[in-house]
Amino acid sequence: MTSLEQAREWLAAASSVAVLTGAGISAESGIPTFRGAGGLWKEYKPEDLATPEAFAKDPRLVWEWYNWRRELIAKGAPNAAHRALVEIEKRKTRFTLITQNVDGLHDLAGSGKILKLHGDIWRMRCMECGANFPNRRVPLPKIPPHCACGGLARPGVVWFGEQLPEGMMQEAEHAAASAQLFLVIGTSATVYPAASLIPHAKKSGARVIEFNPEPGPLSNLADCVFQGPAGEWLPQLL
Ligand code: BV8
Ligand code: ZN
Repeated sequence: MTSLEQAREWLAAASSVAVLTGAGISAESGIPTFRGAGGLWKEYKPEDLATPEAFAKDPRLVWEWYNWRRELIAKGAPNAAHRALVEIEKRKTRFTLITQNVDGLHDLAGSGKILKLHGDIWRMRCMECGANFPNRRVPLPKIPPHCACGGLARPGVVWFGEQLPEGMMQEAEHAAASAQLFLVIGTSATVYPAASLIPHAKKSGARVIEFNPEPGPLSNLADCVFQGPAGEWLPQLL
């Protein structure tokens, strides 16, 4: 039996499926990953820009980066990997999609239940009044953007050193622990606490399948690894 046949069997037999996606699932949509070649922006590292300190120091610079990413994402579209997850969700009564991505491509593809661990690039939060509101203006007419109250707005995402949204990890851990099958797609498994969901699922008895061209620090936990682009491999699971 080939790995593909084995993976198809595990998928068919699983009554509950959970999925963890990272920037790699959006690579075939033309959106650069954080740590891959082509990096995310000029000479800056994400860890230098995606922090409250960087924003406090230079909100304009941080917004230039997010504005550039919003423009790229607006030009991109969900790819075959995003769509394959929508199809799997239709077939499974218990399905939870957990994503580290903020690009909104899973929503656009039609996924239902999405746990956005790191927030949403299409939302903003006011530093003054705390308002949390959608904003899809591309490009942003004014950088940095402001709230209707006049306060400075920040991207509606979770930065390094910031807590994930209340209750988010508990829900994600519950989904990972109760999954018979846990798919790990396009993540370098280097950012925590998101990456801890992989050993959590494994410890709870899930079969783990990874889709990634590169091996990563937690690939040893996978029962099966498809080393290649998610857009090519995931649809073959159906
Ligand atoms: C927290 C949103 C606790 C913003 C992101 C020191 C000080 C402070 C904190 C820490 C510290 N040391 C460690 C930490 C914890 C820190 C962390 O993990 N740091 C890392 C760098 C070591 N984590 C945090 O800070 C988290 N919060 O811990 O709070 C706390 C406790 C008390 C009090 C206060 C706080 C918050 C982390 C969230 C950070 N925000 N994003 C934005 O997007 O702008 S993280 C960022 O990295 C993105 O979300 C991204 O998704 C994520 C992970 O990266 P990946 O998705 O995996 O993407 P990457 O580029 O790395 O990899 C792409 C993969 O795809 C590769 O493997 C590649 O091979 C593969 N690929 C490429 N092409 C394809 C493909 N796969 C399939 N198909 C293809 N075609
Ligand atoms: Zn405000």
